[in-house]
Amino acid sequence: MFGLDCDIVTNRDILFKMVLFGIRPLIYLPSDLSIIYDKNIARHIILRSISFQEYVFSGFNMKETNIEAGKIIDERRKELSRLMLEARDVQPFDLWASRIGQGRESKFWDSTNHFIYLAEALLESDPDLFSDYVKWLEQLFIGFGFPSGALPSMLEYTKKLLRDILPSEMRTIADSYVDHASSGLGPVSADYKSHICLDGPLAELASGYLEALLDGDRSSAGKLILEAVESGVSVKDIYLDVFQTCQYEIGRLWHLNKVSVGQEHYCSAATQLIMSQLYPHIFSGEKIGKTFIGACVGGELHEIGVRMVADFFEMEGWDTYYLGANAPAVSVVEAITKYNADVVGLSVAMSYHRSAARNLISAIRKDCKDHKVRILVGGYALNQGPDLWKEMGADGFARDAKHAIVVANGMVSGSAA
Ligand code: B12
Repeated sequence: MFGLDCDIVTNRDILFKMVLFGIRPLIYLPSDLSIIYDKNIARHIILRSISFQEYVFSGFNMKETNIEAGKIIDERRKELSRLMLEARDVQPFDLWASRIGQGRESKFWDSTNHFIYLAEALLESDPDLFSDYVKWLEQLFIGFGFPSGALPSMLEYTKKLLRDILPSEMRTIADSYVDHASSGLGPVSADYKSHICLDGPLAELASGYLEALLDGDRSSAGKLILEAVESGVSVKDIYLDVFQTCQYEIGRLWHLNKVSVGQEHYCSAATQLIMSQLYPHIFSGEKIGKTFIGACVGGELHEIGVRMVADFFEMEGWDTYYLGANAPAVSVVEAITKYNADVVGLSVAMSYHRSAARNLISAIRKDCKDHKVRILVGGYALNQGPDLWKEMGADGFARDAKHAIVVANGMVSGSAA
């Protein structure tokens, strides 16, 4: 049907993907029943000893069509989201309607994000970006108490909506991304453990702190921290073993529908307040003559991580300039230039901000080419894949604030990133 010999390729999924990416026949791989149609791809597969399927899903197909499809979905995400929420006969929206009555906006989940993730997966030519999100959504829906059919039916409806807005070639690709995500659904991991493990460092303090915050008692929470610091616990340990651990735990509880958005906001705000109370301990050491700029990429609202990173640099004697959430590219460039930064740290928590990070990195490379600045990245989204930071063109990556210091010191002393 596609002008290819369908009898030879028995794996229909692979044939489908080959057609999608316009690949011409070259070699046949009996191992995964694929015929490879392109010399460069064949070389790639053989050198890396991967299957064709792995190749297709490895992000090498940075095709214009994917990008165009991603842009259209992104531009029309609000309309798509509205149509989805209005779908009367589709789970989970019928359930939603019966539960929350008027106004189908969910207090837990923003349906626009559904299309933002899909658009970003296409922009990044990375089907796993969307399927990782769908796996996460599966757990969220379990927390809502939705039946197991709700997510598959929503994904089918997603394809139906795309039919009306995408030209056929783009639609086939977008459908393949949705199908890839559907095929990854299955039993969710029963092993979604608490981030506070009882024999972990400062576990008792972390549990007490979290309990106080979830009780709405930030004053007692703050007292626990200040007493711990006075008794000799280091601020760095408090940051990583109490604040970070508790924030991750709040995220897990929110995902399981065990704490509300309001409780999460309260805890995050209280933690930032208590961090500020520790500043006499942070801004007190000797300076080493190096400068760090920290910022979240455009659209990114998760600012606590990079704030912690900036504070760690400050504790190591660096001068720091922290721009916080959703930093415009022009302000990051301006700060690098004005303060003659040695290292700029960019934070990416949401995987749908990967292209924003890539664009910001290109802007810094272009506009700060006369500066020595090195680009360090980190954040929840980049902790999900070991090489994502390389693909976006950064000079280095660190999984947490402690590691960030090690990597940055390597950068400024000229050793490997
Ligand atoms: C608090 C929070 C929020 C707050 C943030 C408030 C604030 N002022 O920062 C608000 C309410 C804004 C928020 C919004 C959303 N959130 Co939120 N959020 C969280 C939560 C619970 C904690 C984040 C945090 O404070 N972590 C603590 C810090 C210290 O950890 P960290 O960020 O990982 O940082 C460390 C390292 O990653 C690294 N690092 C970080 N940045 C950098 C930078 C550099 C240069 C380096 C080297 C290292 C580095 O070092 C840091 C310190 O060690 C997380 C849960 C989680 N697991 O992270 C969810 C979480 C990230 N959020 C999530 C979601 C879904 C959202 C929303 C989409 C919710 C929605 N509206 O539907 C929005 C998206 C907003 C946006 N556009 O960015 C999901 C993401 C899931 C996914 N699959 O992608 C999570 C994981 C919750 C969950 N379990 O489901 N969120």
